[in-house]
Amino acid sequence: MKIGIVCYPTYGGSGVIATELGKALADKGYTVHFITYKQPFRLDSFHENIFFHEVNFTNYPLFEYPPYEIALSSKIVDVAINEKLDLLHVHYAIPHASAAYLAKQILKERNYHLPFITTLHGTDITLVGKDETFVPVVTFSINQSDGITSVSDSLKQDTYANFDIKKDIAVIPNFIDFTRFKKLNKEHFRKVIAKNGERIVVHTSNFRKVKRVEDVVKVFCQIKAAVPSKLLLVGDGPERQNVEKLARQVCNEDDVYFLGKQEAVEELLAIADLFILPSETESFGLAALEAMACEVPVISTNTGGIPEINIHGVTGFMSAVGDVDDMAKNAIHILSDDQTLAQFRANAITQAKVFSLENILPQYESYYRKIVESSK
Ligand code: GMT
Repeated sequence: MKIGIVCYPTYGGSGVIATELGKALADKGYTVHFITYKQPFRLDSFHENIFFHEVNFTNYPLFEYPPYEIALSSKIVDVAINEKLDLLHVHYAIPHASAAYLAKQILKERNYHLPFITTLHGTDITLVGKDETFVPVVTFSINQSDGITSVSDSLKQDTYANFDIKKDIAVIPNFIDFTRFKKLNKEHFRKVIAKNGERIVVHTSNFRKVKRVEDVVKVFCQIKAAVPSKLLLVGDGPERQNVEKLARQVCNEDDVYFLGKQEAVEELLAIADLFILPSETESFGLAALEAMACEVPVISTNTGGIPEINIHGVTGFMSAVGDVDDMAKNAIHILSDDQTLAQFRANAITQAKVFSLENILPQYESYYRKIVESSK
């Protein structure tokens, strides 16, 4: 099968999942064509079954807002015809689902049938997509998709609640590649950060408001008062300055490391004792799953799809959004005792295995076959 994949190529869970899915499909013999404005950042080596088509356009001074969606639709038309695509899979509804719909209509005029699947990832539904500016187009383009998948059951329910969706949404959870995400031996690195055997707490995100990174700092302050610890903050984004300011005010600056964007997150997770994800909303929480795959327990909020991966009292704990005292109390419980920590670590990896690539990839493959067959 020849599959086109449209995604955001920059840092972000939807782009990661789209790219890892494409790579896994290529390994199984599918031909995969990525169509996006930049090479996806995890698409870093040559593969005989993977092709990348860059969506580029020259901007015209008249355009205050470059018409990316039109350029993307045109590129999809071009790739579909020239590469004889059987299926298009777009990740993140805005604007990929409407671009796919437009391409499909253009192709129809040329007697070329291209079914498309839209995978909903989170803020395309819960935050951005819900904005009145987008609702009619998002609703229409989701309904026009030949197949719709959602990364969690919670996101599926949110989609039905927020939009007038007439079709079935299949839940295919995100997955983890254990050949990459596993506990590596980086003890030398641990010794550099935690010279006196302190615990290491990690948070990774794109530092947007929805991630509530300031809560990570607040929780960490309480942890540190009870258990000697260091905090690694990985990633970058609009809230970073505020978080830095807060950390300077309330923490000793030697205890908090701002590491910025990092490619090899697994190397940092290798030395982590605890992961904190205090998000306002989180359709899935891929970052938490990556931590669990590296045997790191998770302190999170109980929002969105997080309860579908983090098991309260088993792989970590969940608290209400903003309840930093409860998060700190639970974190201290895990970190105060080696045996408790070891048990949570073991439980975390056991649960992460439910979401292994081997378990999830076949779900995408059979969904692809179903959609191609039923849309003939
Ligand atoms: O967070 C976003 O706005 C974008 C999106 C992304 O591209 O990373 O994140 C969402 O998709 C991820 C992959 O499916 C999920 O793991 C994240 O939970 C989800 N983010 C939110 O729901 C806030």
